[in-house]
Amino acid sequence: MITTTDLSADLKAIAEKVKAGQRITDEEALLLFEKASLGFVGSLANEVRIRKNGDKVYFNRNFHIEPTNVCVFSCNFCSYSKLYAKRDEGWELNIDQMLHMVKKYDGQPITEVHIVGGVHPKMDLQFFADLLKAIKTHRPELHIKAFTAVEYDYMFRKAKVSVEEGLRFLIEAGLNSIPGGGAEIFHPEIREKICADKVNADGWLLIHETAHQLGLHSNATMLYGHIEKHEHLVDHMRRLRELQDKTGGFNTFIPLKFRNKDNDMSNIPESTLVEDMKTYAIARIYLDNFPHLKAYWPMLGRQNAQLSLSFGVDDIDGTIDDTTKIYSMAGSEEQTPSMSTEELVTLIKQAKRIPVERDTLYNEIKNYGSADRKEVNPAMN
Ligand code: V47
Ligand code: SF4
Repeated sequence: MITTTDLSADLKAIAEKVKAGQRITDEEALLLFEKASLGFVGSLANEVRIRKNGDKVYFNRNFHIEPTNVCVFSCNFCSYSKLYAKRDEGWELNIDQMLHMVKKYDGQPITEVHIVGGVHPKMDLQFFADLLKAIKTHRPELHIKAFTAVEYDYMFRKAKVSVEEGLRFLIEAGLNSIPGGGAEIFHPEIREKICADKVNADGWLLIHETAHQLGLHSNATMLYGHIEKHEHLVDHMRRLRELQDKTGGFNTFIPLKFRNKDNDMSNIPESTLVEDMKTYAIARIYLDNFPHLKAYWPMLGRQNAQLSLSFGVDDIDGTIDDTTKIYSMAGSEEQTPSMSTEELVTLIKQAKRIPVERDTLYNEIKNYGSADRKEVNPAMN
């Protein structure tokens, strides 16, 4: 039996480790989830954040393209596939329509397009290569962060190419980095219950490892706050920490709060704000080899994203401009997820942090704590 004295000694030992910049173990991470107060993990996460990123909070100027919500898979948490089942609410964009979306941003200082969607049986490797080429031909400097490991797994298997061949083909067409989606919860006990039919943990990790070896950076997500237990969260982060030790290719870890509207898991209550903030803080403490921790504000809500800055977060994604539907469909309070740069800057300054506009790879474009702005492409401003 663990006594109060043992517990406080154990927590004190964890605190000393974190302060000394040492790595915590899985058991220690679990203890933080189970026994530590929000204030305790918050203050440790703050130390790690300051050591890694000082008072800077990053954001970028991006927009999303969601080529389709038609999906061959049926993840129970997904409000997209639910709509597909109804058929009348599906969309499929062709290359001209997507290029038209890119052209809407002509002359605007956007640095990234994030492309992610459902897994459509007819949108294949060649279609996506053509899309990337069309975007690059129109706007060569625009960074293309595209497709989750779930989409890659399907399109490469269908095209009968290896992960390496497929990625090389898309890099040649214009792919610059890989977003973190599709990771959900790696542990098979949970994965089999929430998204049994799509790529498993090893497949997801292999795609990211191969991408890193080919020189691409990527992100990693974790869908928390549904049927998983704390040990599944620790297991998920352990697999990512191990891969990051090997490749160093991850930029950012993004915990995604499960939202319960209009999907097959709608009976599951959403996590509390305390659980949300604890998850961010423990992720910041445990993932000592990830440079950044992102709160994706369209999902968390802008006020809670602001609060997360006190729990280890140093990145609140981008301006988005109302181009993503994943979260509004799943019940996020952000039904029109668009924030101007001014609003993002104000939100960060209100938290007494320094807003920094970045590109996808965290090169600084403008530090709002100083007067100078390094122009990526002055012609566009
Ligand atoms: O993998 C789907 C999640 C992800 C729900 O890399 C849900 O910069 C909560 O990965 N409740 C896709 N989450 C989005 C994604 C992402 C977003 C922003 C930035 C980046 C990045 C990546 O959305 C899916 C899934 O985990 N999701 N349904 C839901 N009901
Ligand atoms: Fe398809 Fe992605 Fe939704 Fe799963 S989460 S059903 S893979 S769109």
